Amino acid sequence: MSETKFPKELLDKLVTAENIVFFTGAGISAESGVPTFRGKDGIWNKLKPEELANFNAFLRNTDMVWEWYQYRRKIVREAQPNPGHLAIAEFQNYFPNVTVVTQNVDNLHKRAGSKKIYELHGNIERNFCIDCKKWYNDVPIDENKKGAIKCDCGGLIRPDVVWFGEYLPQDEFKQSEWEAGRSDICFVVGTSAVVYPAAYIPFTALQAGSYLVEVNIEPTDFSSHAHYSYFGEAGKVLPEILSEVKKIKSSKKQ
Ligand code: BJW
Ligand code: ZN
Repeated sequence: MSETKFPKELLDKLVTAENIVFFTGAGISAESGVPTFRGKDGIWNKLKPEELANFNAFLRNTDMVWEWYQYRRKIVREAQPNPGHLAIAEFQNYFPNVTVVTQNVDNLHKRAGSKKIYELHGNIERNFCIDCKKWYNDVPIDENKKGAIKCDCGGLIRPDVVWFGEYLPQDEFKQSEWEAGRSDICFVVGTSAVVYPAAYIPFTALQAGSYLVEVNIEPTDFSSHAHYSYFGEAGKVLPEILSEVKKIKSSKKQ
């Protein structure tokens, strides 16, 4: 096989792996123009998470929090999946079981074609009434209409995302733990890995003997735990790994 920059251990794992998990965070969508939370271009350099991403903030500043989500919905709707999302979806053509466990709420993995996706922090396109629980999905964004919208019952409508102090969707979290626990390789992509319990997922994989590969533009809290960290943009690194996969799979056929 021709020379590659990837460690032999990773290439060997790619030959035999059946179960692959991608644990993703905001960084994978950065190249689609969706801002990250933390880091140098993170939105929370200006806006503090505790002021926005919790239920009390929503009750105190309903209009402001709602408008923040409408603003982010607009960005996400105009964004397109980037080569990183697309490479992850293409892994499905080469491995029998590819699972995306994402902390992102932006739908970009789905739009890229990934099939098995667990959204640990919800989805920005879904909303529900906090009183009668009626769903209000795909709400229009009218820039002339400021402020939150109300349910037919008069209740406040909130985005179906997980705020600080709230439980993650239990089924999705359990399924993610199960997939991490049987993974052969777990890629940890574009996440600062500081928000729990989501950040336990790669540790579950690690404890189960999975090979951990981090892809990030800079070192994170997780770097010292990864078997291999590749520092670069996800939209460049993941297609490079995919092209190694293609080489491996085509040489196996011959
Ligand atoms: C690139 C790149 C490129 C850039 N290529 N890379 C255990 C220990 C400590 C604390 C806790 C714990 N357990 C629970 C907690 C408390 C809390 C928590 O974790 N706090 C810590 C922050 C201290 N957790 C919770 O409250 C959770 N709930 C919970 O625990 O429930 C139990 C409970 C119930 C009742 C009472 C008490 C407890 C819920 C957490 C919910 C987080 N929600 C948010 C908002 C979602 C909605 C929304 O989108 O608005 O989720 S916060 C925000 O952070 C969002 C993200 O999904 C999450 C993670 O961020 P992520 O994805 O890692 O993004 P960034 O910006 O941090 O990092 C981007 C990375 O990309 C960087 O590393 C860049 O370098 C990199 N990058 N460009 C590759 N091109
Ligand atoms: Zn209602």
